[in-house]
Amino acid sequence: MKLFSFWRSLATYRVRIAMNLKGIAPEVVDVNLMKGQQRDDAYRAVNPMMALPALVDGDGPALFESLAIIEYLDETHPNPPLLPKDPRGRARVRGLSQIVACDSHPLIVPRVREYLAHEFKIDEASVAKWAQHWHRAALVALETNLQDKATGKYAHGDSITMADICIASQGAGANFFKVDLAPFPNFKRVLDACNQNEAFARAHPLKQPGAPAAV
Ligand SMILES: N[C@@H](CCC(=O)N[C@@H](CS)C(=O)NCC(=O)O)C(=O)O
Repeated sequence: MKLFSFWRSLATYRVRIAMNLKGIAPEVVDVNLMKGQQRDDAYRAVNPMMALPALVDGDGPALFESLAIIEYLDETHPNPPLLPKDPRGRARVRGLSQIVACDSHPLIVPRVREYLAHEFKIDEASVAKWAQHWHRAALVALETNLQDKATGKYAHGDSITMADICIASQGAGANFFKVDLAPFPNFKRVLDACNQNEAFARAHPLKQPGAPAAV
């Protein structure tokens, strides 16, 4: 498999965690988001959305959107499973995941921050405030959802699911955008449990080639 990736990409971080958990070691192709390489013709041909990640398995075509890729990996490599067996549990895990990957993260990606800055002349501090606002909105929803009795050591019971993968990416994003996690103790507890897992630790953005020691 070939994974199109960049150290800082939170969506790719999600896929890297899933691949580590399932023992899949892909060839990694670097697409530098800070140089705008996601908009180059070569990558646009892989993913017309010009966003990371993309995954090519065998002859392709490329798969795109982190949650779709994770579910594909879960179906093709069922162990360990990343979704519960029961429909209600699967819906909860998908819902928690989508708060991160569909409601919060898309509002803070480079193309949105760059559009705010270039098109509306919003200064750097205000763009940061925008990103923090949408981060916190998701954290409030996640924290409330994690108070449910379905939460265990991890977001859903005591086994790692796709929701934990998304929580890890939200936690890394909070670090990037300087969002204090103290008001979100359930989120922080699950995040800490995830970060102790080797598959998560190895996938962390700051552990990837080209990453700085800290942000
Ligand atoms: N919903 C997509 C998000 C993809 C996405 O926006 N990825 C970011 C990096 S985390 C990206 O490549 N952004 C490029 C840009 O905004 O120009 C997913 O979960 O895969």
